[in-house]
Amino acid sequence: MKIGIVCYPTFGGSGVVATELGIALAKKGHKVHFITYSQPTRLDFFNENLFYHEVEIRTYPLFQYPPYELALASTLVNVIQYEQLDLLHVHYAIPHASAAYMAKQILKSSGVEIPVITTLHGTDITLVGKDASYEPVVTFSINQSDGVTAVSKDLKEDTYNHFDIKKNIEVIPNFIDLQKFKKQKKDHFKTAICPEGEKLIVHTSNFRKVKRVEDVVKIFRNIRQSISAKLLLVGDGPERNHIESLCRELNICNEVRFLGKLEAVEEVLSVADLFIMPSEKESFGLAALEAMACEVPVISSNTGGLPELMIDGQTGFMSDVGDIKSMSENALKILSDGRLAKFKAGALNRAKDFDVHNILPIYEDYYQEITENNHKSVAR
Ligand code: GMT
Repeated sequence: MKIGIVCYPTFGGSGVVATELGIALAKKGHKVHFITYSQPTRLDFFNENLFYHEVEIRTYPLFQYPPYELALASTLVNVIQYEQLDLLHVHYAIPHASAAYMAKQILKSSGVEIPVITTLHGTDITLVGKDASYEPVVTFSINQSDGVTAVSKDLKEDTYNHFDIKKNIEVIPNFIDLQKFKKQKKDHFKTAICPEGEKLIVHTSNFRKVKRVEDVVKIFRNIRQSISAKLLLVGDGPERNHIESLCRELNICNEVRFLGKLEAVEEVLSVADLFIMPSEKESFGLAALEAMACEVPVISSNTGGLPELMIDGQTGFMSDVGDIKSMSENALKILSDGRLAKFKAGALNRAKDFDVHNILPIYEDYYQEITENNHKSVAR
C-alpha cells in the first residue's frame, strides 16, 4: 500500500508511535510518506520505502499566527495526488484530523477519494481536545474520519464520554521494537553514574504538569532515606526549572542528573533499576513500555491506560495518582535485595505482548478494512 502519515515530528509519544509504525510498515514493503513540518526525530536513516515531505509554512506580516493547518492541508492535497496514496493516517487529532478532512474534501472535488484514519493518542482528547476552544472541530473531524483508533480501551471510553462520537473506535495499543529496545551491556556507564553500586532510578518525559515530575523527585528523596540511589531525568519541558529548584530545596542535587532530550534512551534504560511514571493522566504509557522492554520494572500511577499495560506485582506496582507514600514503599519493595531480578523478568515478559510484530498486523488489517469500505462506498 501507499500510506501517508501525519504526526508531530518530535520526541513526544504520538510522534514516536507514528514514526515507528511507518518504519515497520516500510520494512514490510509498504511505501510510507511522512508529511510533517520537519524530519521526524527517529527517521534519520535511508530506506527505499520511506519518503519525507516537508510542510512549508509561509509567514506574512499580516499573520500573527501562521496558518499551519492550511499549509498542511495543501501539502496533503499535493502529496496524495502526486504520489497516488491509498490511505492517509493522521496521528493526534489536533489539528491533523481537521487538516485531513479539508484535504479529503478538496481532493473529492476533483474526483480523488482518499480514506482517512485518525489515531487518538491521549492529550488530544483528555486535555487539549476537551477544551471549548477546540471541542467542536475535534468532534466533527473524528466523526468525519473513515477510521478511528485509540491507543487504549480507557482512551476509547474517555473519547465517548467527552465527545459526541458516532464512529466505532478501534483500540490498537502502542507497540515496541524489541530489537531496538533491549537491555544492552553498558556497565561502564552504570559505573560512572553509580560508582558505589547505588540503585539507578530513571524517569523520561516531556516535563509537562500532567507527568507529575515533582512526585518523581519526592519518591526518590524517600527511597534515598533507606538505600543509596541516583536519579536520571531524561527529557525537557515547561516544568524543568521548577524541578531543578525542588532538587536544590531538598538538597539532593548531587544525586540527580538532568540529561535533557536523548535520542538513544534505550542506552540509559539498559542500566536502570527502576522507572517511575506517576502521571496524572496517561492514555497508554509508551515510556513505561520502553523501560519494561529494557528489563526495567515500573512504579506508576493507576490512571488512564496504565492498568492495560502494567501487571500489578509483576511488572512493578501501581498506586493512586499523587500517593507518593505508596509509590515510595513499592519502589523499596522492588529494589530490596532478591526481588529486583523477578520484577525485571516480569517487566520484559509483559513488554513482549506489545512486540511490534504482534501489533503491526492489526494496523494492516485495519487499513485493509477501511480502504475496502471506502472503495465500496465510492462504487455505490
Ligand atoms: O505523553 C505525552 O504528553 C506525549 C503524548 C503525545 O501524544 O505525544 O503521548 C501520548 O501518546 C503516547 C503514544 O500513544 C502514549 O503512550 C502516552 O500515554 C500519551 N500521553 C498521555 O496520555 C499524557
